[in-house]
Amino acid sequence: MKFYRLSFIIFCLVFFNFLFSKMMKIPFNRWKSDKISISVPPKTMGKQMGVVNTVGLKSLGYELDGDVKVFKLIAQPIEKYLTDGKDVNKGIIPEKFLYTNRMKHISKKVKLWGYNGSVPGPTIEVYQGDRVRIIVKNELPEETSVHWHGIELPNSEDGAGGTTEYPIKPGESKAYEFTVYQKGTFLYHSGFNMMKQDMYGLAGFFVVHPKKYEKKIDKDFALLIQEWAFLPGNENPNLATMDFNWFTFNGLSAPSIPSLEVKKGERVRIRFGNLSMNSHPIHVHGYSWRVVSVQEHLQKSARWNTSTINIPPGETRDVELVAWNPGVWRIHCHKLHHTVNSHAQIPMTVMSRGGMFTFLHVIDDTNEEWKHPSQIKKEKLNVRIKNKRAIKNNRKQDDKE
Ligand SMILES: [Cu+2]
Repeated sequence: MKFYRLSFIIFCLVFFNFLFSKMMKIPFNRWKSDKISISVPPKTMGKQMGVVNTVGLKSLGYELDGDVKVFKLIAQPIEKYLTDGKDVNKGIIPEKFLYTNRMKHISKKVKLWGYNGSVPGPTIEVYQGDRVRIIVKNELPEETSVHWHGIELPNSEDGAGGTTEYPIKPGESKAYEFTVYQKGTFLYHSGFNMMKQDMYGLAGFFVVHPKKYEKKIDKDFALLIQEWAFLPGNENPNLATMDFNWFTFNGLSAPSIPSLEVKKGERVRIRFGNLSMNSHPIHVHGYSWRVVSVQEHLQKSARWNTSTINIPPGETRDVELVAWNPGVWRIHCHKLHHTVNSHAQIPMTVMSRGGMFTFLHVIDDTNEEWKHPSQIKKEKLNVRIKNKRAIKNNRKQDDKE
């Protein structure tokens, strides 16, 4: 009897929810529309900037219409793995150090919303002063818009669906056009029904290069921070909670996040963007990196060195370092439950690597003896002093003779 009563209540809830959504013309909570066929993710089109390596993701190319750089974004449903459970960086860690006792990486396949076949979407790269047009096609089952986060532009181009525009209807497109006056690391994300759409994954980087950087950068990486709540066995993110249990860099959880590969001596920049609901203190081992940009480039006197940089929600930070220290160095969030998957692996014994966790892999071909940069500086200074003294002594002797 109890079972029937419960079934009846559940039926009523679902039925009236459906009826209510029809009456209010609110789309029933569909992940995908039956009426919209999903485009094949467009290839990185036209010309490529390709300066930034958004680890595991592509950059978006553009086509020129006169002086205007034209980009295309398709908002679409995407099925993907946060991790397939295989360790992509196994090869860089000595076999004898790998602790595998009782540990097992789990896999997680999910249903999200993204752009051009990926979550987050591809990175848009432009130069300061560029005129850009971004054509957004909506293949989602509900209205959407794209907001250009941090960019100073006319109100009409802000992409705040329901405030500065009527949001783009399913199946329709809209072009945003503006000139970029700032320089730095910016973001784009859905500007409509944000708590649902942003938390479904609709986000990406918008990088604006200055005409010329102060110093030549050898490797320029970008890592976008997102977090998700997935109940066990459920592929759809739970949007009505702050209890996040999956944490990603560029839509991937460890052990699936590729390492940042650099050579000893290279100048490295890492851009972090946070489109989650929490702050994430990202920590590096073996280095003290220099914070050079808080969305826009900092003046020299405002920069600082640290090994942990807290990235608040909706913000970006750029850090730079010279890769003097060879080895495999961890880069991870220092809220440590953000470095495991699903809060903990199952069975819960020793937890394996997960969440926001990757490596700075500094490859050394030189085989030089390990020395701290301050040591090298001191030694160089000593050599210079010695040489000066020797010259002085020689002169003295010449004078005597
Ligand atoms: Cu974190």
